[in-house]
Amino acid sequence: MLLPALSPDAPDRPALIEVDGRRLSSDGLRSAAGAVADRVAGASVIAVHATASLETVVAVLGGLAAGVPVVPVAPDAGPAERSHVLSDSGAVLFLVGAGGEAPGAEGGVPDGLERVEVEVAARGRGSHGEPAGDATGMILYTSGTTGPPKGVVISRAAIAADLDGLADAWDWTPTDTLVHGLPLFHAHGLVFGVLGALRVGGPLIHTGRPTPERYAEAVTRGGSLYFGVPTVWSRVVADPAAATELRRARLLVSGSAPLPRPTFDALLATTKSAPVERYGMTETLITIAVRADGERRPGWVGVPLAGVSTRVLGADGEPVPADGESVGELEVAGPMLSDCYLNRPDATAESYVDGWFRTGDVAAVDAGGYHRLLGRASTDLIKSGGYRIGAGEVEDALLSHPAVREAAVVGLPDEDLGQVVTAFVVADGVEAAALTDFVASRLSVHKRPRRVVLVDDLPRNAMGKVQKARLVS
Ligand code: MCA
Ligand code: AMP
Repeated sequence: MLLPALSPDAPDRPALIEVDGRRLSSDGLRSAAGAVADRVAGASVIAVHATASLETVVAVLGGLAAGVPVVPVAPDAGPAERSHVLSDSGAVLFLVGAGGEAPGAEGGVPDGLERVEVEVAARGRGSHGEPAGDATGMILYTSGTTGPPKGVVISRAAIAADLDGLADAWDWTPTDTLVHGLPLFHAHGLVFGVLGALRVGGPLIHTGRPTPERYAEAVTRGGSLYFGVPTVWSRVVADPAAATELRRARLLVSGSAPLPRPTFDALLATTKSAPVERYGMTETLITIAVRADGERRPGWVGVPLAGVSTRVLGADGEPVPADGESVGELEVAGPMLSDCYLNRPDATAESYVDGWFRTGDVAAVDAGGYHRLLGRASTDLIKSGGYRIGAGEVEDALLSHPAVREAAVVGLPDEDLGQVVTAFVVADGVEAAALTDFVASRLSVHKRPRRVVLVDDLPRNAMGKVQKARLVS
């Protein structure tokens, strides 16, 4: 069973899950998700308006209980992005929280798509049998270097294998209270951060937003295992009172983007415990992690989870020496890999090769099997605040503005966000701030270029190709 904590035989936990101050017991969660399952059973695919709320958790669990693939949709997605995700995924129902604000036709939701309101007080049986492991559990949308986001098809067995690997690596047991405040439309917050707690059978406190104050407050209620992206941890160390409170936590975990060494050092100094890093992708879930009892070295993301194989290939396609210095492209294999990109056989064939997934990340590995990440092979995939953002998608959005003639988007180093989405734009008579807002209104808000530099022309090579390396230097 994917989520034993929701089995009718599991002992009731009075506060199994809390999201933004609202709680449900395991009985309450089971019957609310059961009501959703009864409603959606038989549907081919369902989409969920994935706000940080109990309703989102109930909707996702209901879909899983009914054996229906679930597509979480970023609540701040602009109309173009939402419409792409809803149509590409083939979702036949759009689940939204009862009483909350949800987008309509003007927000990119097709008129014909049936809307289902999710109530946390609803009661249902939800006994629809456990689907086969190779059945699709979720389709998660993520950015590539160009074009709109791609749907990553993830089986229930892949989710189960990954969560078991994490529980093993971090000694994660039902006595742990997991705390985080990450978005519920990506693997980090939703798969590891919600399904992880439910598979282990321990409580979850989702803080609504991942602020230092809220992370610290949760310690007073038993918070022991904490998840965050590096931006969250750098904000924690900038708040000494919160950081001091976190000394009582058992394990602080950082992932989704490189953790800067100063943040690692400051966390160790203030919380008295070094964070453990782990590495993953939407397409592979987490494959490499520092174990709870493993060595914590800044910049190193640890060893493969149980069942995972890795290889680091040089330009000649051969493995580089395992000396911790030689770099190459990281490939991973294991039971947590996704199946494919939905509707994209071309992209699938490029990345999923003979059981290996070509990550596009540059890495080194040492003789002890510890992995170090050195960045992306392509500058066109940006990580900002832990969000993965395709330069091409932002460029396309900018180019759809009537005043924009040319656009080149890059990630520039940023202390708070790791990288900040920066657009170099050739345009006639438009303010930089207006272009930021324009992108924010079309794509997810976090994909907006926070910096827009208006230029007379873009640096190009003799072939006319934009030289992005000159924009980032
Ligand atoms: C700001 N806002 C705007 C605009 N500017 N709205 C419209 N137009 C604008 N021009 C609003 C936003 O809507 C939002 O409103 C608020 O301002 C702040 O948003 P933002 O700037 O995004 O906040 P931030 O402070 O920069 O956020 C930092 C953060 C966030 C909290 C760390 O980046 C975050 O949650 N990151 C987590 C990403 C993540 O989970 N990645 C995992 C990918 P409002 O207040 O209403 O929201 S999965 C993965 O990577 C793999 C599997 C792995 O390894 O984990
Ligand atoms: P996403 O699909 O949003 O999950 O993004 C996956 C990408 O995030 C990976 O390909 C890496 O580039 C990056 N990433 C995830 N975890 C780490 C980490 N611990 N250190 C460095 N980069 C990471």
